[in-house]
Amino acid sequence: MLTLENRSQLNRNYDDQGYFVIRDYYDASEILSLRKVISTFHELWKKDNTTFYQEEAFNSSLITGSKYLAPGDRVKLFNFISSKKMMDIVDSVIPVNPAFMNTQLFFNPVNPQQKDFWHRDCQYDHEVEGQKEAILHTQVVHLRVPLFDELGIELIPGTHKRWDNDEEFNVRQEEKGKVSCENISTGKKINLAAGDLLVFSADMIHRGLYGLDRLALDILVFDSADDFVDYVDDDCLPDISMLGEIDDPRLFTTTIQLKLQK
Ligand SMILES: O=C(O)CCC(=O)C(=O)O
Repeated sequence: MLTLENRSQLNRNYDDQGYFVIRDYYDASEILSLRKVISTFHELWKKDNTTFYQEEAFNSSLITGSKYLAPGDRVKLFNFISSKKMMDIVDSVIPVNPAFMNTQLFFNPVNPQQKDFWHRDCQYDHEVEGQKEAILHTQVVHLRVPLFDELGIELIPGTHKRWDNDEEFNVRQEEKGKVSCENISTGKKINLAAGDLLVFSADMIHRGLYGLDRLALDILVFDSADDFVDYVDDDCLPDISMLGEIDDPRLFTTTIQLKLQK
């Protein structure tokens, strides 16, 4: 159970650094149940996306959708995402009306030559000026639940709020002969074990570290005051009949409300 003091400490850590990690947040049985659902998704997804998986993939998304998981497994996943334990953390970072965006699953690329790469998530939506704007205003939060021990994530603390220095910019944007898989001197590696929870800003400079048996579930949430609802796929939300089976569905109902207002 997190106390009010714990929560404000987490909020301060996130605000200052752009991330925090809670070691051993989930016990072995919680991870085992989650792993069962996620493995069902992952095996079906791999079969259905053979070429993409073999050639270039390092993640999948829309895990809560209806394409690969049966309703019972989807409800289990919705209940994991919106459990009291997870919502304590979500509420610490986004205290007013947090909303569900999506889920992603990160794994090792099949090709061992494929290198992990530095980025800010917002760089895929915005040119440089737009990225500068994005980090000042709106941020999506990732909650990473590693299902096996993994090398984790390398991130640059504080970059959720500040622009890149020259070294960071040239590597991340592949300028001046640099490539995005090069080391950056300000990077901090966060190794993760199954049961840990890593919370980080999608817009800080980061890269996944490939290796070991990595299979990590990322849950993406946003502040409902920000305009992100168009990124949400309807099929990833619980339908009306499922809402009754979710103990605390507010993370999802907030997103559904936002969609209805559009
Ligand atoms: O783990 C990875 O490969 C990258 C992670 C990432 O970029 C993210 O979660 O936004």
